[in-house]
Amino acid sequence: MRWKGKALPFFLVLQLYVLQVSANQEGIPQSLKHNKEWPLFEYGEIRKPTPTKGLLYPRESETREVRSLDGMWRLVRSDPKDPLQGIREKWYANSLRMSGKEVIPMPVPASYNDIATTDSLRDHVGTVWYERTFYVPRLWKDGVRTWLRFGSVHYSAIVWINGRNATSHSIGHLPFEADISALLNFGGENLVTVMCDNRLGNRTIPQGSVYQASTDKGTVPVQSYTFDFFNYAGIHRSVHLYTTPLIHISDLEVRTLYSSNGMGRIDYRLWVDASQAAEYQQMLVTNLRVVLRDRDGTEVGQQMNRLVYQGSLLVPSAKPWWPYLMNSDPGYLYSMEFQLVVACNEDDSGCALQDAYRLPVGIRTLSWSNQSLLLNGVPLYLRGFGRHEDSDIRGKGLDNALLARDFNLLKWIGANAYRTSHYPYSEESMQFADEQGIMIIDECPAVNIDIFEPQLLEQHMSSLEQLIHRDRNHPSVIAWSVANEPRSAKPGALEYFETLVTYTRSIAQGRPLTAAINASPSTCHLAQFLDIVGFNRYNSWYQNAGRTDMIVDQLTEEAESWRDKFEKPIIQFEYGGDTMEGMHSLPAFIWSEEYQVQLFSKHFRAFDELRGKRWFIGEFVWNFADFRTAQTITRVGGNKKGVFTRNRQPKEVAHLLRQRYFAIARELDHCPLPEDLTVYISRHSKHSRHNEL
Ligand code: BDP
Repeated sequence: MRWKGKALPFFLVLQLYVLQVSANQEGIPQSLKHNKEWPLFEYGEIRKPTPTKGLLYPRESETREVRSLDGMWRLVRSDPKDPLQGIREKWYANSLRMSGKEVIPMPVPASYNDIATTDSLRDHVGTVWYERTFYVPRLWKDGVRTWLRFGSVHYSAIVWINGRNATSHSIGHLPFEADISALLNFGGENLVTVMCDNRLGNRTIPQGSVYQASTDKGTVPVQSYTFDFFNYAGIHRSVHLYTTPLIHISDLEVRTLYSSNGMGRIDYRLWVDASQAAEYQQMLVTNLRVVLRDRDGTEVGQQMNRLVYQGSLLVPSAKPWWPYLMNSDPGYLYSMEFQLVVACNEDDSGCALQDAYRLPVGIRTLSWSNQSLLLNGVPLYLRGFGRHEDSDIRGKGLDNALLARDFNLLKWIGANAYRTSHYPYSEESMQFADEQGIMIIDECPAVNIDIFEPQLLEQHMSSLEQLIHRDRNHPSVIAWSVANEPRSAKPGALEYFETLVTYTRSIAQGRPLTAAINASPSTCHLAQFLDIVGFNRYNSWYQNAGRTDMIVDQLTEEAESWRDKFEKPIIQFEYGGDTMEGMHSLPAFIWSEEYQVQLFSKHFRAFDELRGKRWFIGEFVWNFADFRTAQTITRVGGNKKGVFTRNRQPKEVAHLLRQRYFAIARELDHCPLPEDLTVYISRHSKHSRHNEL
């Protein structure tokens, strides 16, 4: 979205006012605010999100340049009591050095919270400002468009280029971009300024509330939220500057099918943006050439379309996309080249390549029934994790070293899936999952939502629309999760979720819908609308702590009641217990490594009983690694339910889980076992704890 001319200050102030109002919960009419019962709304008139356009991941090609703006930026923190000061004083018009505030160096991408040494920045509530300078070559002035793209800024952002508004966005963890050609100094220096606001309110996704707390130094705003991870903020993912030709490919969609006779099929659709090209250029006949190459770069398919931007490509003897451990060659990706070719003469002679974009494509069929989820016709049994994008110092900032380490650990432990709890993860991680064959349950940022009402629903729908638009072309995505632990037993949840799920299904791009639910089968208003029912349950932790003899029956009974009531495939999306690394206790005692081992082992027994029933299709541990939360008396430096420490080293339970995940892979798909899965004990003893091995 571009702001124009004089309207800017008014719209900006309006937007900020709305943000502040929702953060302060003042958007709730006084008459309703004090009611015990939240009113039930009708959603018939709900505004559907405007479909996202563009936002293809920036990739270099012979017609496109990509530059990274990652690196050291400068940051200024606003006074939490006066978050709009920078707008009033137009801090974006000059360098932030002129603001009179302390300017600190700030790496991008990273959360800003843990970079400095003060709790004022770590616990900051409100706006911070970022800036950096960059050069743009003179050559980019004519014949190309220049775009600025953010992988994500949490929670909301307003962006200026050289003091003029470029774009704005809210809802963290999702990309946004703008054509900034009209704002740039070509052949000279440019300034980009970003105001980032971390406040969460009743109508943000996720929700939170800002209240005024009395302190020894007077009243200060404090952010509260019920979700169980630290509300890290800042420019969390990469910032790119990239160019496109004037007539360019603005968007792409692919869907694939793989049939048992080895035939692959790719249906594609492409959007062309010629809005900035001169009229005579727009009238040129534009052809589309599609070339499919295998992993070695050999051409295996090709098509030429005249003025038609969609079609189907058949790939005989295709190599399908398989998940890790289901096949000896998982994560097989083709490269699909889309070339826009402008014919300079009416007879198509003198063709010139106008734009080229290459998309990695995995060919697979995803299908589901009320009993199973199938990939290429084979029923899936998912074994994996709920995770977080979280690490020390960087917070939620994208870090390729961490990403590579995490995928190595996922493969080491034999997992084949994870859920992007509780928000969309980086685009780079989605690409990695495609390549490594790790299946993704892709979750929107609606965690713990409560107080259901129309404006929240609009945001919630928008978060799903943006997520699906961003991730629809990834073969690794096998389901969309519409929420984690919403208060779905509340009466207001029924119509809210019916509307949300009906809308999401209309844009679901061939994936089933699920959610991670913590209500019970008898009270939940959401499960009935889903294709796969997922539940979170902390047997022997939040219930019956210390009693690992109370897991097997309760868990199997609960799974059966979800199944009996909804007749859908069932997954357990979360189970686990906090475990301090290095704490040992014999016999097992809660928080010890032994207790985590015992708790998991009992869950395995229940899962194996359930697996026999076929409709139970997955087990997900909470959590892959320890992670930071808000400060509470139930968390020691954060949530410790990780199988790995925050520093990505295994706790004792990791070895047990590894044996189970590989045992299942061997049983179901006959995968070879890693040599170091078991260690020598004695000539006469079994080398492993697991019978299957
Ligand atoms: C679940 C939540 C998850 C928490 C977990 C826990 O979905 O975000 O971190 O509980 O308490 O209810 O560890």
